[in-house]
Amino acid sequence: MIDLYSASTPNGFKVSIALEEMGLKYKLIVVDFEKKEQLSPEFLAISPNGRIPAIHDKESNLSVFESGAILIHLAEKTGLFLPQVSASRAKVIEWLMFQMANVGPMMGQAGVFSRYFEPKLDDAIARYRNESRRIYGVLDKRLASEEYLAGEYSIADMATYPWLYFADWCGVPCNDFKNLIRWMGTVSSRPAVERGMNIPANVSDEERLRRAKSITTK
Ligand SMILES: N[C@@H](CCC(=O)N[C@@H](CS)C(=O)NCC(=O)O)C(=O)O
Repeated sequence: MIDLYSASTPNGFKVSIALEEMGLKYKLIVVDFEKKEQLSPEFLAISPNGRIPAIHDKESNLSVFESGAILIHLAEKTGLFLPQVSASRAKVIEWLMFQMANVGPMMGQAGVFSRYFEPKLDDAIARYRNESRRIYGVLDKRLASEEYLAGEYSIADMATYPWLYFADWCGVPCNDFKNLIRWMGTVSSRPAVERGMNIPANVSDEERLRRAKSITTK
């Protein structure tokens, strides 16, 4: 059994998708940002960065934070979605790291600076929007020759899809990247992805904006 500490956000959905894809038993513990539960001593003991997602794997008595590390742990635990063979494994890790270091941070900042920060900083918004679009181009080019980011469907796709799902929310639509759109259609049609994107319930834009007022923006 795994305890999943999560919230209705792209980084949280990565792990609920993986748990659903891998058929692992888990218990959802929603971390309420409005109550600042992400900063409670109990949660910080599991996730020292004070951010979701985090898991406690009771079987191995192991806590893991950072979504990329969690996905690798779950893939290694089940032997799924992360090949053993070193060349294919390197490709999965490569695109997973690309998501962790680029897709999430740039799109996240594009969203934060355009939606939450006052006054609006035009240069910051432009910088993160431009970087996000440049990154969409990198993904789109890769997906012109591969069905999935690392060839086969993997934890790299699970990490990247929830962010692209929120492209409009982040203020950087991706409609004109045709390979990316094709890939999003394929990934979103997987039943486990559909379930994972609703754990915890995927909330409306208005609700997301209201809740976001209590996240760490300063
Ligand atoms: N690099 C981290 C990022 C985690 C992260 O930023 N989580 C956000 C939700 S998407 C969060 O917990 N925000 C709460 C806050 O900022 O106080 C990961 O991939 O796990």
